[in-house]
Amino acid sequence: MSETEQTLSIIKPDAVERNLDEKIKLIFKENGFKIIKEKKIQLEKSEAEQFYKVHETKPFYNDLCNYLSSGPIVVMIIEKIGAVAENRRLMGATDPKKAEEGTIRKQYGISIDKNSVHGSDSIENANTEIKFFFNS
Ligand code: IDP
Ligand code: MG
Repeated sequence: MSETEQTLSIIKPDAVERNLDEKIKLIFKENGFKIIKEKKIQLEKSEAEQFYKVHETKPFYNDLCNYLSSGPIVVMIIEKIGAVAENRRLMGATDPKKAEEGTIRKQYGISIDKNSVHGSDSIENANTEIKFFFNS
């Protein structure tokens, strides 16, 4: 049975730059998520490298870290029953061209790298990522 979970969502630089953060937050609320904590920050490249460490062997790692640290982002702890999977569903596929109708990436994503949102992919990673940004 699904339980109330928390997961980490990031509104990425391409979306913040286009002033989409309030619209995206509204989509989460309309889909039953509570926004528990949020902050707008800009990462140092070294912090982006740490955050995306799982991808360090990928060819796109350096570009990815440059990109995530290129401008302000909005980081949120969001909560719902089954939040991790629900958020992944609502975000849509990594490549906006392959994302389902009605998903955030379909609606707002520009490309596979500028895909507007990040969401944790497991409960374990959600906990790690929440601690990374909201270590209180
Ligand atoms: P996810 O964000 O859907 O979980 P991941 O595979 O975890 O996707 O990749 C992390 C981020 O790295 C993606 O959101 C995307 O911005 C970027 N990325 C993934 N695959 C590629 C690629 O093939 N080329 C360029 N960027 C990529
Ligand atoms: Mg991922």
